[in-house]
Amino acid sequence: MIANRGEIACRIIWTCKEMGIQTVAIHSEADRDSLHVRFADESFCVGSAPSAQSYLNIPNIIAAAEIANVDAIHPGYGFLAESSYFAEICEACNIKFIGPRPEVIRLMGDKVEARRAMQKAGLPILPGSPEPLESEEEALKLAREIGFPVIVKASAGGGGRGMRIVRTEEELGPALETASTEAAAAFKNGDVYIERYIERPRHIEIQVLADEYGECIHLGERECTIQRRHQKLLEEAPSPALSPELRAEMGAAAVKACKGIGYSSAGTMEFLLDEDKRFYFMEMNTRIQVEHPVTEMVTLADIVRNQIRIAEGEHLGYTQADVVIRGHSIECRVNAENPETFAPSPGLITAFNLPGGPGVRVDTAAYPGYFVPPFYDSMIAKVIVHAPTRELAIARMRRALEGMVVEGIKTTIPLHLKIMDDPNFRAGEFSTKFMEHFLSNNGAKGRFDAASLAR
Ligand code: MV4
Repeated sequence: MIANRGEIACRIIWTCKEMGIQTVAIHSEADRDSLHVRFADESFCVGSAPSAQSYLNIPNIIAAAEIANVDAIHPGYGFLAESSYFAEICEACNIKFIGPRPEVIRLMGDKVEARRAMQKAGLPILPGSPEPLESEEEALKLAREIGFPVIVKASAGGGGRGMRIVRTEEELGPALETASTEAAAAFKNGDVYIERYIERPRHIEIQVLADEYGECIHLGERECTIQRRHQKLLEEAPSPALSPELRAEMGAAAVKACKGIGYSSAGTMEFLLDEDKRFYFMEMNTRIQVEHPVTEMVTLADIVRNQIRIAEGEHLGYTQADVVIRGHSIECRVNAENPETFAPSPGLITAFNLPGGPGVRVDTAAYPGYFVPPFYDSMIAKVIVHAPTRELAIARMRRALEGMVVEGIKTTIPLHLKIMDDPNFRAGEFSTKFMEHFLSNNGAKGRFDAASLAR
């Protein structure tokens, strides 16, 4: 059973078909005409359009799984993918949850605990609080030791919610207050911690695969620095910032840490890389990620296949020496959004044509006549390219995006085309501040010409 929707549900079904595994889809009332429902061997409607009533509705999902008598549930990303509670329920119902053990999901979901566990496992972490902060006095004492600026983060957070940068002592009290209030509202847990703030970092993540017998390898890194409001816009592999030596060092550190926490399945260690190329553990994602295809392109690994094999109790069966990074891959997330304002643009896709040709992969659940519902994430397709070099991959991405037709809704394709032409992007020189600079340079009306907006 695939407990998800959209492109990732299709992506999982594609691999199941290649493995000869029968599939069961779940869907909401809004997703009756979705491609994942058509591709699966069986399907169940599990509730109304809002996610809380369907894709997050554990009783209905488990009821469908019991009726279909499924062996395993792949949760995809988002929704229940990092719910240790859901993983436990699956286990209690004798359904294999495709992912790490519930305790490991829970441990990594608590950012303070995860920091501690990873430090113990030998990963470099930023100087910061070893426990959730108890008082403003304690925070101030610690911040003075660390040195300003510091960042306040929610222990139950991740993905940037409940974060506050603090540059002076005066700002600390209010920052703790607002971060904690935000965290309590968003995660029902107001715990916060602080760590040293890195000004212009890169976001580099290492993909790992671990089996249930303690074997673990890494599949290199993904460069995920180009984000807006903590939403990734595009990702690439390898990172233009990493030397083979640094890749090996970060990879070995990630593998050691995975073994240290008893990790199994596919997982991702997120790191901040500072301007002096020092890396620090940030958080670990215990799910398949949106951007996994760039790793698949440069390694030829099928990460979903490996998740399923590992869940079946198979041995990993390869060693680090079997992993070779070949060429360069870029993924652009095509969202149903206004490319200038980022306002959602749901609606009917009246014309749809996908690019193809050498080195182009498109992961999507959209089709001509598909109605993009307003209830879910706005990502409608991932355009992924693979080429011998980064320069050729950028040229290939331009060509692929120019040949992609999506009519009836607005998409972020014109934005991606502009990024492909940006001198700093092309030079591989950027930090997490890239999009702020890019949008203030390109923000003036008219920079996205009418021809590109029509796409
Ligand atoms: C940081 C940081 C600088 N220093 N932590 C953003 C998402 C969340 N996972 C953590 N994030 C950051 N944590 C320290 N100590 C900068 C960010 C950050 C960021 C990180 C990766 C990609 C984009 C980002 C955009 C703004 C801030």
